Amino acid sequence: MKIDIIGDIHGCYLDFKLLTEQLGYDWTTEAIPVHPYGRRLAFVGDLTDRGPESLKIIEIVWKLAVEKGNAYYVPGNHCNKLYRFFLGNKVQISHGLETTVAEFEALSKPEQDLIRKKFIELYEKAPLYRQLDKGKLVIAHAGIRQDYIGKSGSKVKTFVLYGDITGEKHPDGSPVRLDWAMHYTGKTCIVYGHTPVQEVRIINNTYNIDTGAVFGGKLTALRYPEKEIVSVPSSMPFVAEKFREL
Ligand SMILES: [Mn+2]
Repeated sequence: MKIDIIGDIHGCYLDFKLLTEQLGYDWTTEAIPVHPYGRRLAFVGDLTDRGPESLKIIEIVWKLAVEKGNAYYVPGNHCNKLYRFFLGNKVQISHGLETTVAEFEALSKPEQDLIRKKFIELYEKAPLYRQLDKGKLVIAHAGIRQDYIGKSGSKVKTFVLYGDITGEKHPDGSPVRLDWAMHYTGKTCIVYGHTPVQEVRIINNTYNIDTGAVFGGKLTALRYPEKEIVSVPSSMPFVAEKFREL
């Protein structure tokens, strides 16, 4: 199984297209990325919000993962919030969701119904995290604790969507996050995103591939099983304070 796992896209369509072209995918025949040797794409979630073309990313990932069934998608915290918005739940239209909602509201009613339906389908069909390559690889948005692999439930869900949060907050209001990857000792390779870092963070067989495309960093793919990193520079303005050491 040969796959290319893509970090948080957050509506950065141009960067996504460029990255997949770099990875050898062809867009000319179907207007979606198709690999000539059948490699598959995998997405660690956070497809939308903050970036310029969130709905286009939904459309493409829906086509790949649902319609064609040859890509893997796991949801991120931004996906979870958009899902709740689309269900009609009361959610705060902030932290980047406002850009996706603005794109959505600019559509006609039938177009809105269609994209809502597609995203709900994509989200509901997705597992919280995905075990691949006979369990040798796991993709999960914010990573996963070793003892949670193979399990489900609300604790696992919170972990894979938000990371190792304690419930406490820093003085600036941001959640206190623990460094689960630092203590990870498993044999399963874990590929995740969620926390923007300037360079891919590789530690104890875990790979944080969220290189902050939407904050002007890079959009990154990890080729598996080669474990080769391919990145393209972001087309967005650089926002230094969004990148964490962790
Ligand atoms: Mn993200």
